[in-house]
Amino acid sequence: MGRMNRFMRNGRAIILAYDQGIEHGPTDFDDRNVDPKYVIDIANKGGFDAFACQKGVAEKYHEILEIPLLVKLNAKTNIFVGEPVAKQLCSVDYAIKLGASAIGYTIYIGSEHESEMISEFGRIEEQAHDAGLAVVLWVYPRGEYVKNDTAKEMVAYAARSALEFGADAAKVKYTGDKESFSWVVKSAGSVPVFMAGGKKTKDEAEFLSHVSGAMDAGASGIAVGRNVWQSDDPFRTSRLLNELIIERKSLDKLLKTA
Ligand code: FBP
Repeated sequence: MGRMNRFMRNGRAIILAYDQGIEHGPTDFDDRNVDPKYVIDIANKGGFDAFACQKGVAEKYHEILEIPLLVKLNAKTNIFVGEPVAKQLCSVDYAIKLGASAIGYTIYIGSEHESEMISEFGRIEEQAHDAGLAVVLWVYPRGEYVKNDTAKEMVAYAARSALEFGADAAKVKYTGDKESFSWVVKSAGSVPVFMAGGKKTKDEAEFLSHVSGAMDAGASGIAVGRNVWQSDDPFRTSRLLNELIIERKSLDKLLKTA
């Protein structure tokens, strides 16, 4: 766990992600959450352990952020439809100037361009570790040769890659059930595994059951965005996530009393 310790409560953490504006475009937003101040307020008051965003949002808004900052160092849009590649746009030094205590990087394993991201990440990871920053790897199997990016073996491959690439934490997609996700967590060795959220689910219970499954499988927390800041009541969602992840209340109990 090491460098991730500073973000952890009871050995677990909840990271609020807000880099979808570049990864998906403003299509993910509505009149409220299109404003970074709205989402940063949720991060500040909702019981989150870190706020993950791109360099530009960090530059313009870091002064109002009251929790640890995680700056993503690479990015891509989803307009281009070829083999995915996301290259560095922010340096480790600049992330430190912005006040980051952790950096994030995405590698699309399986992409025709994976080697470019792997070698870039290798350099970044060493610089970040020399500077004492934690390194969180968004590690997503993707590209023409990846048939099912949430299949057990694919996500486990991603988690294992995070360990072998030198990340301090792996952010991966949920496989859909606790049993398969246990293998994902085991595959990551001592690297804590964080579940990515995905599209907002139809109802809250469905999202919470994914979180609960991942936690029961040994995940160290979640790094999610849309299911929180697209919620009608983000503070209620945040409270439930804290109860589930940090306090480890059972899902049944939570749904009965929520
Ligand atoms: P969500 O919880 O909103 O899915 O955010 C998690 C995340 O990893 C973001 O950090 C990132 O912008 C996005 O998902 C990437 O999504 P995609 O799988 O479409 O590339």
